Amino acid sequence: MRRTAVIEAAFARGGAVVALESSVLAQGLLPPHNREAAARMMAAVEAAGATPAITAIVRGVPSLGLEPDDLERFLARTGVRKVSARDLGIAVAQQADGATTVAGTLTMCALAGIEVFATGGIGGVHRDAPFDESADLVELSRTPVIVVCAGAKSILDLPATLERLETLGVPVVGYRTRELPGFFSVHTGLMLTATLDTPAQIADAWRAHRAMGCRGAMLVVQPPPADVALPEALVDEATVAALAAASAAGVRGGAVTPFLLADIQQRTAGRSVTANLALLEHNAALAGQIAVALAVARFDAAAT
Ligand code: PSU
Ligand code: MN
Repeated sequence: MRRTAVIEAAFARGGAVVALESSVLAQGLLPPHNREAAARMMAAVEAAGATPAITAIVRGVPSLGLEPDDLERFLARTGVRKVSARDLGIAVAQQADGATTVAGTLTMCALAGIEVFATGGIGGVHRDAPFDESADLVELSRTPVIVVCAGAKSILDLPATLERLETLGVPVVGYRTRELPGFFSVHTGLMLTATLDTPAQIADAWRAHRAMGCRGAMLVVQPPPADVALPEALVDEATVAALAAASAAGVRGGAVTPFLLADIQQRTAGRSVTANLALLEHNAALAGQIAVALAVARFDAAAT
């Protein structure tokens, strides 16, 4: 896997590295917000003392970190395909530009040996039959990475998504919350079975998860910052309208999620974007802290 010089150096010194997905930049947020998202997430990881690594397929090359001209191409979004785990090999073989979803990024993390990954919201079970279920869930079940997010996207069936995570053996840990956050909103009323309050506690739980032979991910969820979070009712209303618009337009497959996110942005007069940017930054900061806690524990173990 190709790594930028900064990421190469971080690996060489055994430092903390946090993976960031690229689909949120190339298919999720629209310009100019995607540029702001990339900058704020990277700065937040760095402020925590860790090194950010945007994962992508760059002209067919699996890459950790984007060089400036590559980042520009991804932010411009032209000719960049959405790459889930199953699409990685084809994107490589076709020498394509591919932006990795949560599922694609998890696979890249496993290949690269990265244990911590920050994103906005994972994919999950979509509302209404026939049920479209994101490949994110099955990849979470079989890839050992801590994924920090604000829950699953509000456009999904959240109770069903939580049930599937349980079936798939993916622990969902609330960071200083007992409730699954609603991505744009703080509350969903869906209670979690585990709450932890510090990055060190999460690092401990992760090592125990691995020591018990669990081969899947651990999802760490935290609500969006309260000052920018949207009221649940506003999110619900915009989501229902966006879903109706998607079905009227006959949107299918991988195009569904980007369509809904763009539609909700319009319907909330951009308030959803403000929340989205803030929660991405917030999640990147926590992921950085967790990665540092894991790196410190590795050094301590090596020293004794
Ligand atoms: N959350 C966002 N914006 C996004 C996504 C999630 O706020 O763009 C992306 C992630 O990359 C996630 C993907 O993995 O949407 C899920 O797509 P699908 O439902 O097609 O699996
Ligand atoms: Mn899907």
